[in-house]
Amino acid sequence: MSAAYELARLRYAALGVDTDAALARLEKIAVSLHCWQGDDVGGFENSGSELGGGLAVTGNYPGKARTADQLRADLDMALSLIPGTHRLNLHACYAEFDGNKVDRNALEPIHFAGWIEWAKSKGVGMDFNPSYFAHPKADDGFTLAHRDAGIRRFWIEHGIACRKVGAAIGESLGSPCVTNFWVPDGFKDTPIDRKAPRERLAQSLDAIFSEPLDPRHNLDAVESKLFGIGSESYVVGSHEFYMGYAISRKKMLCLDAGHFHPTETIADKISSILLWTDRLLLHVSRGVRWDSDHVVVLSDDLEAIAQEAVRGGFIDRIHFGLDFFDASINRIAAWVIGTRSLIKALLLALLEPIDTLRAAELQGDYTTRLALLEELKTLPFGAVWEAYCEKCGVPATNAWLDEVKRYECEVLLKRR
Ligand code: RNT
Ligand code: ZN
Repeated sequence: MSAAYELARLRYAALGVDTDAALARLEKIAVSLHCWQGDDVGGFENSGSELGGGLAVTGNYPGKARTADQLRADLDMALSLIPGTHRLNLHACYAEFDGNKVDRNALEPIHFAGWIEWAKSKGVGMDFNPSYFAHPKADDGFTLAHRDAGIRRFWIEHGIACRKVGAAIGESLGSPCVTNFWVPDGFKDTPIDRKAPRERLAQSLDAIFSEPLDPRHNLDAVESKLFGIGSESYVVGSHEFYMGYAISRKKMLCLDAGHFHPTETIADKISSILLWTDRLLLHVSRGVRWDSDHVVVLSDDLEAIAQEAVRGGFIDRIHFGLDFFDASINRIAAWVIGTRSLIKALLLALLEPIDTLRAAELQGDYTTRLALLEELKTLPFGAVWEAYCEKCGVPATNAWLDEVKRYECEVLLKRR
């Protein structure tokens, strides 16, 4: 270990914090990397529909992945620059058909065999998402809450198919797959009837979840949203809708950091929700004005999320997923920056003298609480982070960027 780490270790030890123990805990936290940063949420179906669903990716940085093999190669590159062992979060529209294309309601585990194989070879777990967008039957912005029963039926079948894919993934990788449901359904302008679409969504979800699946293989999650592009006035699956749904149906709730009022943050919600549900899925993201999916950076918001996860003792009950997409910068760098930032935030949280802070608060000594929190900000965190990267065999500093630039020249710029 470096001299810088030795010094940092002593500084933290003086506050009662064991840096070695923090690193050992950090190594066990898996972050689920979203496949869709690698190709602008494109997928490989060529359904003929625009992305839609309020999802918009801006920028045209060269070199995006155009095939599953390219996307996997890019993920390999990103994972080699991120400390720890992580997971892959795959969307259904990344199915591989090998010439025998089926529609979304007929997807089967075999269509994801390439991904499962890849995950197995890397020793990583996988999570899964049905895709309720970029499809002719989603072109008017409604899916599971659609007024047309036939369209609802199609999307219910998609959900049922995806849970089976999730269970197959979880079973073959020996790690439960979180299958997360997000639907775009909503109105651009003020609706007359806010109730009926919610009743229809609840019914559709109940139909999808009617078959119990082994939680060792598949865990269902549901994701809320306040508004999207084209659904500014009303989103059927609001926070209140899904919180009620998740609690009453014993599902996992998914909180996406970008899916609330622009000044509202999700950190404070974690301890409330985990009083009533077993588990929580986070879509770690960064909202900027109307966009909910900027690349994650080490912001106060992100630190607060990590602090709540650690302070509450929730690490084993929270599934950390990432959800952002930026096509204006190198896409692999975006993955690396966002994931490394989340891991940094978790490490910062693991390095807090939590017992001391809690004791101060319990004694009503808010002076010590505030003073200590401020002092922590100038401790030699960087040395501990670098030690962690070294321990995991990944570049500790911006050296990772050199690797990405080299890959850009040698691989990305030669595509197409
Ligand atoms: C959309 C949701 C959802 C998607 C992905 C692609 O607002 O956040 O999670 O970003 O499923
Ligand atoms: Zn999300």
